[in-house]
Amino acid sequence: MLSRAVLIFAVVISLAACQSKKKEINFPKTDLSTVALIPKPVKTVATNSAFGLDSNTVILTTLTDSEFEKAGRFLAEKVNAKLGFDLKVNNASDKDEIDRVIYINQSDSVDLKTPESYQLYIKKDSIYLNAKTAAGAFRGVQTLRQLIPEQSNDTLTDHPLWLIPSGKIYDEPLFEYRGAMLDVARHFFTVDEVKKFIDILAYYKYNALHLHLTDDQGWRLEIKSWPKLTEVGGKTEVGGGEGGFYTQEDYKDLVQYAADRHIIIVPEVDMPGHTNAASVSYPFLNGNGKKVAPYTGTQVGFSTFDAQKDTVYAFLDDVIREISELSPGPYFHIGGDESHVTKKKDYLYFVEKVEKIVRKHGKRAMGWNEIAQAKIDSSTVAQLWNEPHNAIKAAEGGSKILLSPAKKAYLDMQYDSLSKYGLHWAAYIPVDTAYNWSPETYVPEIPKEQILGIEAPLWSETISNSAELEYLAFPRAIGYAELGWSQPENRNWEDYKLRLAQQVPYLNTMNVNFYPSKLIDWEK
Ligand code: TNX
Repeated sequence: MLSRAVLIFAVVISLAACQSKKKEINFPKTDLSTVALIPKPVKTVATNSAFGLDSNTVILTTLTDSEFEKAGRFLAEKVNAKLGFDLKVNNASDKDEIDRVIYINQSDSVDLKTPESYQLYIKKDSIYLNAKTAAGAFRGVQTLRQLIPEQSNDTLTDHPLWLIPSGKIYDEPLFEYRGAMLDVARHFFTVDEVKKFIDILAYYKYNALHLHLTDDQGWRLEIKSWPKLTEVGGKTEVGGGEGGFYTQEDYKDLVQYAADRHIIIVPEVDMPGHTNAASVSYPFLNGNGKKVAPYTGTQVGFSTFDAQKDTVYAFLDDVIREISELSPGPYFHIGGDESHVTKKKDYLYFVEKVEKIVRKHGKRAMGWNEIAQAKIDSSTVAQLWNEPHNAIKAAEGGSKILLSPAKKAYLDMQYDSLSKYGLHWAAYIPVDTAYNWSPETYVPEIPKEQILGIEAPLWSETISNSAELEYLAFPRAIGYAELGWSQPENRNWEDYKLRLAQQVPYLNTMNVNFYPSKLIDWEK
């Protein structure tokens, strides 16, 4: 290991010498400031030359943190897939003549203010990507991917060369949490379908995927100590389909896949309402006084756990413990929305008890804004989805707020009255409406410092596969990526819609069934 480190160090310091020997290429002018980056970086300075990416390019990384090397391998994998190369990472032995290098470097520069900050220095012969943490390096890698043009230029050399415009990019996120939510309870989505969604989210610098794992229509995660939750509760879904569930192994695989992209999974067990599937599996949980039966419709608010039974809390202790053990991320989402048949005093008692169980298992609780009616801890996050009064109360108590206003950020709202999928109880949300709002000032009573970030929920009453998911999520989720990452002064609909139009090659390569909104002049 040491000898490899020495070797790579030697390669890097001898680069300057190598560069003087190698054939000079006079790159044409390219302009870094006109590349269609989403989210828009904090600052871009163009120097009007280019780095020529070709199959001899060398990728090197800091070796003291294996996660940096992983970020390098992720870049190599994507470049190789896109351009048909076979680039390796930190494999300097067979390269005594390095023409061009991409170096992914751990730096403690004070200019890197957040864990996800990064700097890119792009010159003719080298690209330096600096970041304090591997998460920052990974975000910078996404920018680099977006900088690689679709077309190569082979008039300069005897082989194809992809010209990356030269200059500097300084970048960091506006909010620490940039998430999407997928409801896998109303309809089940397979591990592969969720992974595809994660891939696209990662490209736009998302760092959280909240999985709505349980609802009236289905329970989707295996709990070893309560097996009927999935044996019985996993077999139903909206419309009477076959349902499905993740084994704990499946779930670990998803968590790791997301972690490899510096995305956390936020698991949600929605309660005390939205619990019909759990009560069908174990009827003692039921608190609505009626006989429970499987439910495959789309009404809400008719189910509840019995908040007065100790056995319900013993059950929940097991469920929260098992899920917390599978979840390296800091959050556990307890739901808490639309508990219309839970008595108010029972609801408050329930939320306060369950929040404590979550903390006992080492997690921070998150819940839909209704939970702020209870006395919640200041470490608990309230997720705003409807009227702001509960979220304002939570913020006054010191809690952070996650913004998901249904009128602006619900991915399951239809674009317009002709939309094939989706609902419209909150609003129609065309692509411009989705983009044209400011999370930092959306609720004037909530100061920016108390906003954890934004999250775009995709409820699945009307969708059941990737194509339908993508129709609702894209392109709007690309806009939410920019709202969560980019500085307000860098966000502008007219400029954004031109950059969005240029995402077509990427979306087509990924086989994304995006909604081709007429508001955008899509690249052909
Ligand atoms: C409201 S938003 C719900 C969900 C539905 C969604 C449909 C929230 C916390 N609860 O149960 O799926 O509307 O848009």
